[in-house]
Amino acid sequence: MVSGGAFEGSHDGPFGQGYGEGISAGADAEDWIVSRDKHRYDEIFFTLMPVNGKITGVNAKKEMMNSRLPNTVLGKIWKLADCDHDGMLDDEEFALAQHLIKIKLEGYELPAELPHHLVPPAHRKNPTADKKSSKTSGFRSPRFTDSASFSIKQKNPHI
Ligand SMILES: [Ca+2]
Repeated sequence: MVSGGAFEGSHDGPFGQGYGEGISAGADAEDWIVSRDKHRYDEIFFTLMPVNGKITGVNAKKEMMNSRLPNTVLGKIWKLADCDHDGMLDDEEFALAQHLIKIKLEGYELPAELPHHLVPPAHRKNPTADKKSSKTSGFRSPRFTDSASFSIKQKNPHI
């Protein structure tokens, strides 16, 4: 008989939720963690008859229900995965949905909002894009100031 064991004494045991697992997996990775398994999700995606690169909510729902998760959970996953809220899933959104299903099936909790590291690359907002376009509005005619400083030099008594 084994009494106690290696797990005794540790408050959460070896199965406690640690950093880098569940929803926070991939938070410190440069690449989109979902892309690591995306080729497998893509295979399912293309069996769901995508139109213009997207599958309908109906087809996505059928596949998602195979997970046997309750509808309330799948509804939550849908909201997180449909990043652009168009009622359809593109291949990245679908892969994300499958990733979230996997996380839930592994026993981890889902977040209320999608953490930035899980947002599909195509749906990430690029904050530098707006800054670049506003640069031109600060452009003022440099000729006026140039000629003004030029005329001052002309009046310089040293010349
Ligand atoms: Ca969508």
